[in-house]
Amino acid sequence: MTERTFSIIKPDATKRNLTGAINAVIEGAGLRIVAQRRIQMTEDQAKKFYEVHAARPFYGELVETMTSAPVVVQVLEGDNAMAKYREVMGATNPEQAAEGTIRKLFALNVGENSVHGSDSLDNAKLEIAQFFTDADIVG
Ligand code: 3AN
Repeated sequence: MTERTFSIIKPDATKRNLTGAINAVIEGAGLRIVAQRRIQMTEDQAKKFYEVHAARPFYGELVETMTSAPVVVQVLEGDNAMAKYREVMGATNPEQAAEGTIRKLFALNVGENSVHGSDSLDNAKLEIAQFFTDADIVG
C-alpha cells in the first residue's frame, strides 16, 4: 500500500554535506521524496518533536543536537514507506546497523545518527503535520 512517512536529515549529516548522498540512498530504495525543506529547527520545535522522549536522560542532548545546525525535513512516499524507511535507516545505534543502511554508511554515534524516520503511520501523520501543509506535498 502506498504510504507517506516523515524523515529528517539531521545536523551531523547536513554539516558534512551528506544531504545528496542520503537522498541517493532513499531514492535508490524506491522511496520518492515528495516534499523537502531545509530549516533551522527552533528549540520549541525540537522539544515538541521529541516530546515522547521528554523523560529520557538524553532529551536535553537530543534537543541541543537537533538545533545545532540546519536539518532537512522530508516527506517520503512509496509502497510500505514507513517500514521501508526504517529498514533503509538501519538501527538507532550505528554499531548495530546493517551493511548498506544510512546509519551504517554515515552515522557517527547513537546521538548523531544522521536521520530520523517515523516509527508508526500515526506518528508519521503527526510529524508531517508539524512541518508541512498539504500544499507542500506534491506526490
Ligand atoms: P530511532 O530514531 O531509531 O527511532 P529512538 O526513537 O529510540 O530511535 O530515539 C530517538 C532519537 O534519540 C535517536 N534518533 C537518537 O538520536 C536519540 N537517542 C536514542 N537513544 C539515545 C542514547 N542512548 N543517547 C543519545 N541519544 C539517543
